[in-house]
Amino acid sequence: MSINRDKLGLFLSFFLIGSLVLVGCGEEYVPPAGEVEATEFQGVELTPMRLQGNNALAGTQSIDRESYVLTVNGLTDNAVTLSYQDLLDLPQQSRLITLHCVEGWEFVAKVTGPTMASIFALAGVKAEADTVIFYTTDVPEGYTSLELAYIQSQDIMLALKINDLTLPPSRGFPFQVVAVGKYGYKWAKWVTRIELSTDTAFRGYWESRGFNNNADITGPRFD
Ligand SMILES: Nc1nc2c(c(=O)[nH]1)N[C@H]1C(S)=C(S)[C@@H](COP(=O)(O)O)O[C@H]1N2
Ligand SMILES: [Mo]
Repeated sequence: MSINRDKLGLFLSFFLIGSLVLVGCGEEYVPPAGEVEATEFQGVELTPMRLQGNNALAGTQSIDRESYVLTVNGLTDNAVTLSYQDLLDLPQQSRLITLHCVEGWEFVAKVTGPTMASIFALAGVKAEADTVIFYTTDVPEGYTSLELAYIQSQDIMLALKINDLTLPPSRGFPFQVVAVGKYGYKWAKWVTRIELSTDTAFRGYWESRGFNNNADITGPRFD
């Protein structure tokens, strides 16, 4: 059966309306009063936030600033719970990073927030722990994991801000894990629990769907 003109017209209208809806979704983010976006850091031009990519397997998660609690537990001396204000009150670092999505896009940004070491110091990590599992609102059974040795050697931090702006909900508010050197799927957003574990066989959402568990940007994308 050949495609007649009406069907082609219908298809084209759907395509056009679809594209308009997609473009319309790029809603402008209004940061908290007084925040000004950084355009340069350490002599490097930053990708403007509105041009940075974004990826969400179940859509944007909306986390309430006032009721948010981050739990750090598992193989720790004491389970720790931190509010958003507690995260802001920890010593903050800023770094220049590049996020490489496994789909091929990337952006350069300035990220600011506490180190995971400063949070682990509050919890006291037991000697046998070797794996860190991140639980998120979109994947409460465990979105991804990282080796504890990697987190320690790279002094991995959490980004509360990107380009000096408080993270928008779409970008992972209250924070995104800054998994430098790893593909974007390891940069967990909307994290509510960080578990210290010995489950080296744990595979997160993307990792159990064929994406490499090591996720080094210099290594293979798939298993
Ligand atoms: N919880 C959660 N974290 C996530 C994702 C997700 O779908 N859910 N997508 C990942 C992917 S594939 C990428 S590339 C980065 C994108 O981060 P960005 O929003 O800062 O660009 O977030 C990662 N973190
Ligand atoms: Mo990604």
